[in-house]
Amino acid sequence: MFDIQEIRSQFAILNQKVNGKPLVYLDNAATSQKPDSVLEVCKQYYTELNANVHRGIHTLSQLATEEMELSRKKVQKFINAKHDFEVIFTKGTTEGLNLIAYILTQKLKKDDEIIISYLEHHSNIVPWQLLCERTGAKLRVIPIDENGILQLEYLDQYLSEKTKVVSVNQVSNALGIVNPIEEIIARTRKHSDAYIVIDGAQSAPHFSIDVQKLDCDFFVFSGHKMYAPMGTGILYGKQSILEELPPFHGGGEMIATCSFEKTTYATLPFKYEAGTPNVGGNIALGAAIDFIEKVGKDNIQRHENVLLEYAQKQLLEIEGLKVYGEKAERVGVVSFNLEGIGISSDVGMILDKMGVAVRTGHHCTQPIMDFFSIAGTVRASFAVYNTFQEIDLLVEGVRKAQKMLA
Ligand code: 7TS
Repeated sequence: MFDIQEIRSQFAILNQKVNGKPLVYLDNAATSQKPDSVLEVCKQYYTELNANVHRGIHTLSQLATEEMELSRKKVQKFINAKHDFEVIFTKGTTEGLNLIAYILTQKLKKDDEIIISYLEHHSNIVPWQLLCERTGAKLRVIPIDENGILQLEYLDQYLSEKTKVVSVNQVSNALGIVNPIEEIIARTRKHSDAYIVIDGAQSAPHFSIDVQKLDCDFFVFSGHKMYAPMGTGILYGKQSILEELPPFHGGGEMIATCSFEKTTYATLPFKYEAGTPNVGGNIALGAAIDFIEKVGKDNIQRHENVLLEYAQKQLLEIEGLKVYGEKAERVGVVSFNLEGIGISSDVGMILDKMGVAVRTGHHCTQPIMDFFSIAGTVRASFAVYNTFQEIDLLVEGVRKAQKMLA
C-alpha cells in the first residue's frame, strides 16, 4: 500500500489555508492537483528545452520532439493502444469529442441515428446535436432508472442499421456511476456497424484502460483530471478508421504536400495534430502517467473506493440527505442534496468558508438534473491524496450547512 502523507507531500498546493482553514480539496472530477514531478517537468521544459517540435533541425527542437514522442508512447502503454500513432494529442475531452463528431460528418445522412445516454456531460451531447444539424441525423438517448442506472434494454431497441454512432461515458461525472461499457460495446457490435466512442474523462484517472480489449473505435480523455496540466488530452482512434476519415483542423504539420491545386495529408498521428501543440503539457502528461504508475492504479482505485464508501456511509447518517445514484456501482464521486435546501451552491459556499472545496450546480449535465427534478447537487469527488480526516471535515461542514440553512 502507499503512504498517504508521502503522497500529499508531493502536492504543495494542498498544504495551504483557504478562508483561514486547511484546504480540503474535493473537486477532483473538475480537475485534479498536480504533483511536484509534473510541475518540475513543466518548469524544466520551459527552462531547458522549449522549442517547436517536428520542424527544426536544431538540437532543442529535436530534443523537444523526442520527449513529446516518448510521452505519446507512455500514453499508448497507459491505454494499451496497438500503435503509438493511434494516440492523438488534443487539449482535452471536449476537443476530442468535437473532433470525432466533425470528421464523421460525411458518414451520416438524413434519418441516421446517434445513440448517447442520459448520463452524458454536455460535451458528449452538443457535438452530436451539431452533427445532427449538419446531416439530418437523429439523436436517441438511453434512459436511466431512479438509481441512475442505464436501462440497456433501450439500447437493444434503438440499435438498427440506421445507427451510425454510439457514444457513452465510462463513468458519469455528475454521479460517479460506472457504466457497463463492455456490455454496451458487445451489444452494439452485435446489432450494427456503428462507430463506438467512449468518453473516458472520468474513468482514465481511476481505472486501467485497455482500448484493444474494449474494442472501441475511439476513446477520449483529459490530462488535467489525471494529475497532468490543463490543456492536455488524448484522442485514441483505431488506425484503419483514422486513416480513412478526413482531417479536422487544416494547417501546419498535418500536410504531406501543399499546393494551391491540391493538398495531401500527413500520416498518423500528425494528420490530426495541426498547428503547434502544447509540447510542455504533453510531455508533462507523460510525467503524470509515471506518477500514476508509480503509486499503482490498483492502489489508487482501492483508496478512492474506501474513501467513497466512508463518505457515503457518514453522509447518509445525516437526516434528509439524499445521495444520487446511491445504489449504483460508482467511483470517486458522491453527489447529494439536503432535503428542503433547494440551492446546492448555498451548501457549497458554507463548505468553502470551512476550507472544503466541492462543486455545486448541474455539473454540465442538465438532463440528469431534469430527470431528478433538481437544479443541481453538491458533489464531492476524490483523488489519491484525499484522507479520511478530510471526509470528516466535509461531513462536519454539511451538518453545519444544514443547521445554518434550515
Ligand atoms: N466528459 C466528462 C465525463 C467530463 O467529466 C468532462 C469534464 C468532460 C467530458 C469535458 O472535459 P474537458 O476536460 O474537455 O473540460 N467534467 C467536468 C466536471 O465534472 N466538472 O468540471 C468539468
